[in-house]
Amino acid sequence: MEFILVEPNYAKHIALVRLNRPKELNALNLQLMNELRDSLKALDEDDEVRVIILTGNERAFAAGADIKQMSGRSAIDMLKIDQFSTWDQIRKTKKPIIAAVSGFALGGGCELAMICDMIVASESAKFGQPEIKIGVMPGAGGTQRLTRAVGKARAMEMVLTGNFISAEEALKYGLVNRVVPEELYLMEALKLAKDIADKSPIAVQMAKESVNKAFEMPLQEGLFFERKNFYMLFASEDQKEGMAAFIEKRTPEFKGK
Ligand code: DAK
Repeated sequence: MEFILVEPNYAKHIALVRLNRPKELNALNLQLMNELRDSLKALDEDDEVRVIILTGNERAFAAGADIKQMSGRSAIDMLKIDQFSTWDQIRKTKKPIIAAVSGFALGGGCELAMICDMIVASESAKFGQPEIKIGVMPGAGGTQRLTRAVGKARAMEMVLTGNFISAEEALKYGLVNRVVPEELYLMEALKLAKDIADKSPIAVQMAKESVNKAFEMPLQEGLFFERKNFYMLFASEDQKEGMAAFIEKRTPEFKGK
């Protein structure tokens, strides 16, 4: 792979995926997105991996889709390329993904971070949907996920002006989980990943799936979905182990079975 670096054993049960097109501020061209889709699929299928951290570098998580690659396309080109199927597959990753964001997370870069399950930001992070400045609008969830995360007033301002928000503002608005100094953002993401990786991977997966349904279903259906997943976990060895460990006052050893 040319634009993605993968460390499947970054830490115990934790993989690191790095967007690696630094000169172009990790602009998301088609090849990079395809490589990202393929690496996430492979990690999703790897039983050793329980949590994935997705990051860029200090200067940029990603400055958006590759404008140079996109600029000459017609609507029919866009339709034929069907980049949405790649984005959809990324979104369907079952394991939790933590975005570790430093520098620019703009346009598709902001949308990619929002597809992840949590965001750990460095103090230098800047989030924005600047598509309006180049004559278009967000196309990979920016008008929907951003609005749900930060509310209508703030999303509308960001989408219509294209102005960026700082990491501190993103924290205040509920877009990110935490903000730390730049030299610590990856460590902080790792800390969060470890806190999840020692839980039952089956329970984690079902819980992730259930929380995501809160954005897709009316409350009653969401509650029903949650209940099914809750029942299902009683079929796992991890449920027996987790509850036995509590009763025996010891640390559980989850096996993902
Ligand atoms: N595309 C291509 N190249 C980019 C780029 C981008 N998005 N962002 C930066 N670069 C390149 C610059 O062209 C420059 O390359 P050279 O000129 O040196 O060859 C290099 O990266 C360094 O950038 P700058 O020289 O501009 O660096 P500055 O520090 O001065 O400025 C900046 C940093 C991030 C403020 C600026 O580069 C900038 O405004 N970049 C564009 C940000 C932007 O407008 N992003 C939104 C793009 S539209 C879809 C899914 C998603 C999308 C569309 C469809 N489907 C599923 C169909 C998403 C669309 C978008 O994201």
